[in-house]
Amino acid sequence: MKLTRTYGVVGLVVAFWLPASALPAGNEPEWWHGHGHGGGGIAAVGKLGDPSKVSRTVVLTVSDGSPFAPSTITVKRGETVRFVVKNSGRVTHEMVLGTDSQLTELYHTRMQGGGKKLTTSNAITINAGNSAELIWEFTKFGTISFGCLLPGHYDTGEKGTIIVR
Ligand SMILES: [Cu+2]
Repeated sequence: MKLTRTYGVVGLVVAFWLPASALPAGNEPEWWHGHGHGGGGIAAVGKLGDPSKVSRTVVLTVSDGSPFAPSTITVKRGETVRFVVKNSGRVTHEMVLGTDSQLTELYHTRMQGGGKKLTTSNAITINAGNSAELIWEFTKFGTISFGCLLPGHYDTGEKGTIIVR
C-alpha cells in the first residue's frame, strides 16, 4: 500500500514535467537561432540547401565514440552537398554543423540540459542502424566543424571538419 502511493506521486510529477521538456529549442542558446549577440548564428557556416541544387553526395558513417568517417571533407564555396549519414553504432547519434566554438558551447549547454533533440536546420538525428540526410549550402570560405552533440558523445571524438575552399 505504501509503495503504491509512492508510485502514484511519482507518476503525477512525471506527467507535469514531460510537457515542459517537450518544448523545442529548450536547450539551445539564443544566438544559435540568429538573434541575440555572439556566435553569428547558423548562417556563420552556411544555410539549408535546396535539394534541386545538390552537386554531389557525401556518405559519412558515425559510430559510438569514434570520429565520423571520413572525418575531413573538402567542399567548394557555393556548393550544395547532400550528406548521407549512416549510424553504424548501437545508440542514436547526431550530425550538427557549426563553428568550433559554437559546437563547443552548444555541447556544454546540452550537457546541462539533458540533450533534447535539436530542431534547427543544421542538425539531424540518426537512429542506430539507420541513415539520415542533410542538404547544406556552403556560403562562406573557412573551416566548419561537425559532430554529435549528445551528452557524453562529442568529447569522445564524434566529430569532423569541413574545409570550404
Ligand atoms: Cu553520438
